[in-house]
Order: sequence, then C-alpha cells, then structure tokens
Amino acid sequence: MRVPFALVALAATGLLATACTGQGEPERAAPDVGIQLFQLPWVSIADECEQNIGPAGFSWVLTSPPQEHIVGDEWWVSYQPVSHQIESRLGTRDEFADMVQRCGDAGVDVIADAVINHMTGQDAPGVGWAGSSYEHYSYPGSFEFDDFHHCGLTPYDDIVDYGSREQVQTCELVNLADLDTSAPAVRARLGAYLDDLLSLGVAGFRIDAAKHMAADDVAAIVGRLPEGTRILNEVIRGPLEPIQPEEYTGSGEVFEFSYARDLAPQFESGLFSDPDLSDERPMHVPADRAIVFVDNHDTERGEAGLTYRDGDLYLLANVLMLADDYGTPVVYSGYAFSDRDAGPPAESDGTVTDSTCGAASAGDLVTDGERTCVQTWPGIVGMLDWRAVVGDAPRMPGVSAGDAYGFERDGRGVVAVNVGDEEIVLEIPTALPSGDYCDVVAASACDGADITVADGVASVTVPPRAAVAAHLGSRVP
Ligand code: LAG
Ligand code: CA
Repeated sequence: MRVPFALVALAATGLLATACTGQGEPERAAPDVGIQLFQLPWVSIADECEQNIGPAGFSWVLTSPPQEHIVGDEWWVSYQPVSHQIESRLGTRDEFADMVQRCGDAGVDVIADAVINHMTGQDAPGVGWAGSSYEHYSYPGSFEFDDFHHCGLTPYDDIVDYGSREQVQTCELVNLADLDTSAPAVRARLGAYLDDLLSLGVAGFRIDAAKHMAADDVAAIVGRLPEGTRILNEVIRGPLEPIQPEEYTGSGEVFEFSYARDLAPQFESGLFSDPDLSDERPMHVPADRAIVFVDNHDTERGEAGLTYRDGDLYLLANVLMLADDYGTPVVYSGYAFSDRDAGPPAESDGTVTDSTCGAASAGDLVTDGERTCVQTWPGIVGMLDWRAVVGDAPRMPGVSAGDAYGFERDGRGVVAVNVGDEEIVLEIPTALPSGDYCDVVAASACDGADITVADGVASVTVPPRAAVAAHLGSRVP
C-alpha cells in the first residue's frame, strides 16, 4: 500500500510517544524510500533488512528477478526467464519466502522485479537453473510458439527502430522471445506468477521492460491484482520516442529516468547551473507517480553520469535526491565491476555468494566483485532520518554561492552541497529555531560549529566536495 508517511506504523511501534514533547525529539514520519539490492541473495537481503536496512529506515527493498532463468555467470541471466518457478541462483522459494517474512518483521516491504515481457533470448535449446527444459519459443507447461509475438516487421523480428511503437512493443528486445501480452491466456499465466509472489507476501513489483508492452496490456495484467499492490513501471524515457512514461501512470508509479539525467550534469560541470531543475520539472512525470534514482543496474553500465565510482560526488547526488520533495527515491546498491557482463561473486555450483555489509562509506575503494553497501554509508543513513524529520514540509527556493548550493524544507531542515574544491559558507534563509546544529551527513563528532541558525538564516560551512544537513532533531541542546 502506498502510505508515504506511515505515521500509523510509527504510532504502533510507540515511537510517537516520545515526539511532540516540548523541546524533545521532533515528530518523525517513516519516509517512503527504497533500496535496490542488485543481485543479492535472498538470505543476505533478509540479514540486511534486520541489520542495516530496517534500522536505517528504508521502507522497501527492490530485489533482482526471482524466477527460474537460463544458466550462466553473467548477472543478466536473471532477465531471461525459463519458467516462473521461484528458484534462482539468488535463492530458493523457501529462502525467498523467509526473506519476505524477516524483512517485514524489520519494517521493510519487498518489491520483486517482474520480468513479464519476454522469456529467453538464446537460439539454442537448453535447461534452466531449476531443471526446466526449454527452446527459444517453447517453455513446456508455460508458453508455446503461439503465445509469442512474431512481429514480422524486421530482420529476425528484432527491434530496430525505437521510433516505431509497433516494433518496440511487438518485436524482440535483444532477441528475447516476446510474449503476446494482449492474449488472455498469456495474461492469465503471468498474473498467476504475480499472484504466487503476492502469496509469499511481496508488496509489489517492478515491471521490467514495461515500455515493451502496450500500456493497456500492463494495465490488464496488474489491474486484477489486489488493491494496494505497488507497481513500479520501468519505462525508459526517450524524448523523441512515441511511447512515453506518462502512458503508464494509470497502472502504477513510473521510474523517471530524466531525473538523474538532469541532476548529474550539475555535478559534472562542477558548477550548479540549474540545481533546482526548475526548467526540467515540468517535463517529468507528476511527483506522486515518480520513482527517482541516481543510477540503477542498467544505467551504471550505461548512461549514468554518476555511479559508485564517483565516490563523494555520488554521495552528494544521493543527498540532494533524498532531500528533494519530488518523487519517491530509490537508492542503488550493487557491486564493483569493470566488465559490464560480470556477474556477482558466486560459488562453484553457480549460486550467488552470501554477503552482508559492515561499515562502509562513499570514499571506500571497492575492487571488482565487492559490494558497494551504499545502504550503510553514514550520509545515506543520516539523510533518511533527515527525510523522516522534514516529512512533507515544502521545499523552499534554493540558494547558491560558487560551487555550493542548498535549500530548506520549511522549518524542518536545511541541506547544502559543495561540488567545488574550496570550503564555502552558504547562507540559507530558514524558519528553523536559532541555535547550533549538528551535521547528519558526515556524522562525525558534533561540536555544533558547522551549522548555526540566527535571525532566520542558517550559516552552513560546507567543506570541498561535501554535503552538510541539519534538521529540527539535530540541534545542539
Ligand atoms: C531491462 N529493462 O527493461 C532490464 O533492466 C535489463 O537489465 C535487461 O537487459 C533488459 N531489460 C531485458 O530484461 C539485460 C542486459 C542485456 C541482456 C538481457 C537479457 O542488459 O545485455 O542481453 O538482460 O539477459 C543478453 C546479451 C544480448 C543477447 C541477449 C539474449 O547481452 O546480446 O541478445 O542476452 O541472449
Ligand atoms: Ca513486448
């Protein structure tokens, strides 16, 4: 269910009892923030929920696809379904169910990545991870030749022209056998898979390759799911393409790829030209439908201007995203790589190696295969609490000076980032009470010297390539 500010849940845990008591702690509302745990085994996700993700205040995790897939070392075998048994190199059905249970107990919903546009893309027959035999257009017990689009529009039925709606939705994405999602029997079988995952307790789905299915097909498949099932449609915006993300807002939320595309250049130039993104916002999906991210598993291997490799600047972009009042943020946590196909570290039998995160931070050097553990970076954790405190307070107009930029969420918190090489003191008009405040991003020992509020102005000292943030609850007593 989409409850952006789950006051109810907080009240139930008794957290609200300490809020609103004079000078005490401010009210906090659990923020709707997700974390994508790319290619992380179910057992490890359960551990992460208990040790890091729940305590940090994330409200949901996005998993990699859980269904049976082709056999191989690459990460992308996950995106070639062989059957819809929940059995993969990330774990068994029982492990998946246990993860959903344990994450739920830690206050974290699970959103599963649902690959429903297509099956495999191999021309040769094979046997899937869980032992199911298949051929390119034959998946015994699930789908046969006539259940697929055979578009007949291009050589090998592959998508060639993204300017053609018909090709994008009925031809094949990189040779992947394209399901005829307009057919009632296909819809019913895909619906049964989603129902099965719901029976294990998932809260919703990322709809993989949604752009490659007609919006009506997606609406028909998810429309029969129980009320409150969360749907995150992956529709990569192509500004000149006929299929636009707005077509899919009727059946759920939509990943807004333009958000990161517009945010990242502000950092690359080392100078904030339009940090409020005021020119761009009208071209993004409405705030209450938008899922925003700095990068994801595809863009970190492609278009993303900022990834874990950018260390502190990547953290700053995440800080600004988490401070924003536009959309629902999803933080990304993957593993280091040099080869875009390289899968996660695995055992000799192919199962992905379990891994949980200890303390990590943006400046850490990660070597290939090592997890980035972004969910434990102190600046990310600090900003989740910041977001819990600012709640839905309006974002006030931004202020910039040189390479620094910041803004207030009215009366609740201030945030500032500096992408340059010199320390900058930024003056941000604010309705916060006068006093000294601790920075919640660096989370080092606080002497209150970094942020001082007096006469309705926050003076924020921002070190080079750093972010500083304070909220109503970080005031020095
Ligand atoms: C997605 N969203 O729409 C996923 O986020 C993205 O990661 C998937 O591509 C894609 N759509 C299909 O679900 C990934 C890799 C591709 C890979 C594909 C299928 O980025 O590289 O293709 O998954 O596994 C691979 C080979 C292709 C080959 C294809 C079929 O790279 O060369 O044609 O497999 O054998
Ligand atoms: Ca399709």
